[in-house]
Amino acid sequence: MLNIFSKELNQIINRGFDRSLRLAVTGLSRSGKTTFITSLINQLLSVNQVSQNTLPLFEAANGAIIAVKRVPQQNLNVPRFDYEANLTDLYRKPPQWCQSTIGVSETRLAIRFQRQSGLLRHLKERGTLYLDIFDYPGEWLLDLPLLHLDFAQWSLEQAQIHQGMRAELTQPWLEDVKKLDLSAVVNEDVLAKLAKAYTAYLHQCKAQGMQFIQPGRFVLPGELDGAPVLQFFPLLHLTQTQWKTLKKEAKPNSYFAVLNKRYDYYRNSVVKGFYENYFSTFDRQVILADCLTPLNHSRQAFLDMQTGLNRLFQNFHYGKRNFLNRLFSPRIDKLMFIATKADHITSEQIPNLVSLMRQLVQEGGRHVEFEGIDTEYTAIAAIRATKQVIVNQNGKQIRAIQGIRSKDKRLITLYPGSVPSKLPNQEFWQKQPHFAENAPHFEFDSFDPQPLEQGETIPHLRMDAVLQFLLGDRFD
Ligand SMILES: Nc1nc2c(ncn2[C@@H]2O[C@H](COP(=O)(O)OP(=O)(O)O)[C@@H](O)[C@H]2O)c(=O)[nH]1
Ligand SMILES: [Mg+2]
Repeated sequence: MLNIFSKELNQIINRGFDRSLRLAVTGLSRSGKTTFITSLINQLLSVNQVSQNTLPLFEAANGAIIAVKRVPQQNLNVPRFDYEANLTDLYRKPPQWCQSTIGVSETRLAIRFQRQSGLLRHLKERGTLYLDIFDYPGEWLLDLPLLHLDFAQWSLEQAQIHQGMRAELTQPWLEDVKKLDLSAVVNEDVLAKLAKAYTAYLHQCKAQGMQFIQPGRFVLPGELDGAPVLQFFPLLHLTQTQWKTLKKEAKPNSYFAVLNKRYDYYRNSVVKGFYENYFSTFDRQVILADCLTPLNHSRQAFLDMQTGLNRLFQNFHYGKRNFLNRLFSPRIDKLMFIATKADHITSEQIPNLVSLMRQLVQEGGRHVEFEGIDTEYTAIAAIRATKQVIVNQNGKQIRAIQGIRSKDKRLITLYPGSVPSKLPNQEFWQKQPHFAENAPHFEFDSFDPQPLEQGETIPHLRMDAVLQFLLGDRFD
């Protein structure tokens, strides 16, 4: 009895600190962050409004939650997450996906609830959980690894991935860089031109489906567009000896010194500021990954996504929460890996997608950083754009998906093929077997959102499982 009582007491104390929960929605560009946040807000706001429970796996939606509303956020300097605009886009005829994110925004939800279990349920204890979420361009996220690298280390890392398509695309730029005398006095115009060419190369990489694009602000500069802080580039061609000599001998106004200085400035002001303002404290995290689109591109694009994802973990703090560290150094105690856009595939392929996602993050070996905390892997559609249907083909019943295909706005029914359950090998990329005969690669089509009636809750796949994992214990 004493034991049970002290556990309850402990819970009561902890609840004092558990009034708010900061959720990190992490993912590379186009992984589905904005869509996820929009759907999450919509599902929570609708908990008590819809006659039919659309969140069966989220236990608190069955009575514990009394009301949910958006309330003013804590940080007044940051724009509000434009949930209304995203919803308006979805209610349009025809409906549209949310606009691409070009800056940071934030939102806070207040969730009023009544405890359903524990000693205190008899007292009908009520509470409010504040959920804080912020949205940002995925491009900027990939700058966080720079915090651990100096200019030479970063250049070296870039040189290591400088192969295949990247090497081809950078060739003319690199020829020009090689011609520069790095110890000569800098000419700002030359530097600006080279930086511009480097930025153009990064855009080309993006267009080819590459994901590990650094520095992130070069492709999405926001208010820094044209500023000298974005006018630098890595030195890919230098040998160890050349680095040493230049470090020792280059004058403060040389190309070499100015490139170094700009990199340091970028890292210390732009990246550090972004990190400290938004990323240093989180309680729980979802890592979203679109594992399907890179399959449409190339092996290099796929590996690039893996590199990008794996480089991110080191910027978050993981660990079990206890009384002391929740006061002084918050850390992430629950982490969910989510393969997004699962409505692009038939339901029997979902286990494969989850398994692919798991391999993708575990192979890099970085998962030791979050070992020991509560981790789960799942696949979802934050906004379900397709319906699962059964079609009869030559007397055989096969599963298919149906929806409005984005590229031609036609209602189509198709079998999108099978998802590899393991990291695809060389053979996979060469054979490209599963699709239309002449397709150069795997082909997952994209779909437009389904039409919605004004006020209708957004259709989803497994958002309730996500809510249960992230928030479930806070209502017990
Ligand atoms: N079918 C489908 N497409 C999605 C879903 N989530 C995102 N998308 C697609 O992915 C694109 C990028 O999503 P977005 O949320 O803007 O990604 P972000 O860059 O991570 O914020 C959207 O415009 C949609 O085309 C989903 O649940 N289902
Ligand atoms: Mg976004």
